Amino acid sequence: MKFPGKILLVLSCFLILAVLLHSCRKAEEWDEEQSDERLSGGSQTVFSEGVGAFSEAFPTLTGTRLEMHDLGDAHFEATFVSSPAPLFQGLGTIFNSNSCFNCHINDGRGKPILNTEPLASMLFRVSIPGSGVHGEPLSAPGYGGQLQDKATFGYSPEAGVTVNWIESTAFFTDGDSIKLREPVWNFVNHYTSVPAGMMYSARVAPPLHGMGLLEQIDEYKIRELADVNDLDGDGISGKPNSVWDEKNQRKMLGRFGWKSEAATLDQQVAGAYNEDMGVTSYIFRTESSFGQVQYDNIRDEPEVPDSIFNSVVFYVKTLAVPARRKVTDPVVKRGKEIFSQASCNKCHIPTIRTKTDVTFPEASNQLIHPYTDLLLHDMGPGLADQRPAYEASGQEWRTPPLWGIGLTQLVNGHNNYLHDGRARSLMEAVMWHGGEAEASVNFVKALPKADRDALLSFLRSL
Ligand code: HEC
Ligand code: HEC
Ligand SMILES: [Ca+2]
Ligand SMILES: [Ca+2]
Ligand SMILES: [Ca+2]
Repeated sequence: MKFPGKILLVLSCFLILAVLLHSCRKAEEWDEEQSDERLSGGSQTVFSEGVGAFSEAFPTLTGTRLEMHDLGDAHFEATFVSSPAPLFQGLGTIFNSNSCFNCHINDGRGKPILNTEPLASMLFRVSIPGSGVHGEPLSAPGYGGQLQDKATFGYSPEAGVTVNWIESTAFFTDGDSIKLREPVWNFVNHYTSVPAGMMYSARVAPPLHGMGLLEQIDEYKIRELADVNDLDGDGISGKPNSVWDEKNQRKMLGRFGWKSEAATLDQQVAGAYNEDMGVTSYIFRTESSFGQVQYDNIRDEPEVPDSIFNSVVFYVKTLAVPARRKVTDPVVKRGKEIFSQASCNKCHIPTIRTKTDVTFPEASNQLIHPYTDLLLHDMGPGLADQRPAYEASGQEWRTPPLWGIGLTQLVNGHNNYLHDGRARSLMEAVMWHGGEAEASVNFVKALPKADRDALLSFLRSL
């Protein structure tokens, strides 16, 4: 009975194939809709809840790629010194800090000063009114694009900073209240005259986990989320920033920094070396102090070797994302419902898939839960810095990713949020929302206490 046997074989092959195809499709659907919510960084999620939760490498990195990450890690933590020196040279002459790690402690977030102590993990961008050929903020004569509050021996810092905090109270509909604080920055000891109309923008260091995944979100997906003229009438617009990228020599979609002022991690890291530490690289070969009295005239550019620079960029690109916790807790689930009812999810987009990229397989085609659209939103006058940057107005900020935010206290030992770190709790951060998020904040204000707490439980589970 040869013949029917063959038919049977062929038939069963078809059957198996059909079942396989069907389950494949099923898998895809399941993937998109009910994928394991804990996997905030897709395959690059780590189950780490300690002080090192933002410092882990992509779990799938191996061999030479893991070695490259570790090399970058060592240089990220290294303390730079002024030239000439055998290692980690080129600090200053003016700078904000002598190491990436000092601001991004444990790869996490910085906080503002409380009074008159030196700035530790934050900085100020500066500019004068107007914009340059690529739409960039205009460099302030004598100060450039950033205020350096420290200098190496024999040189003058550009200025110092102190702060006063104004306290206020916000009320919920049920009569409960919450104390808020707002910084008033004072700039002191300017080394030279201040140009007319110089604007300052305070920024604390944001956490760095998952950066490589955010860079791999296809540009069209971000542009699809934009609704610049609010055509759907929900009060929320969302605008892409368009910024100059020095390495690519063209305008690109902004993604990084509190106003999406950098398109690529190359640009962001090169800018950090140059402005934050006074260290030149192949992307920014000129000292930030060029043309000022602090310029050292030492021809040692670039101060950071290309291979080291690239390893630090690779390190930042391959920092994993910590998994969510307590996803099945009923209170957390209730909080998640409120997060959508309050339209928080219209800016803090929960789920996006990264693009397919054969050159970066670890971050390719990953279903991630970053809780950001990487777009600019008008957050109202309360949060305004009044310093425009490219397409971003003085009231607009990039939606920060919320993944990992519930681990801030553990990683950094504080609960300071928002671009200048003014919020001392997640609820304070929410209460400062205004502008496009006005309806969201009003929704939260009207919630009963149990639901407000549920929303916070959800945020802490991220
Ligand atoms: C003086 C403190 C300071 C130092 C030093 C510093 N950073 Fe930052 N970093 C910041 C601040 C503040 C921002 C936000 C900048 C902005 O809004 O434009 C930032 C942003 C970033 C971002 C983008 C984060 C995001 O969410 O978009 C990356 C990546 C980054 N830094 C990496 C580095 C690396 C690598 C180094 C060392 C070469 C470094 N930083 C040194 C303060 C610092
Ligand atoms: C219109 C867009 C938008 C909506 C709606 C929105 N947010 Fe935000 N959110 C932002 C932006 C932009 C920031 C950064 C503002 C700043 O730093 O000045 C932010 C900051 C935050 C932060 C602090 C993040 C950090 O890294 O410091 C939290 C927490 C947060 N939002 C939670 C919420 C919650 C909860 C809701 C709903 C009640 C909500 N947001 C609604 C855009 C939005
Ligand atoms: Ca230097
Ligand atoms: Ca400067
Ligand atoms: Ca809209």
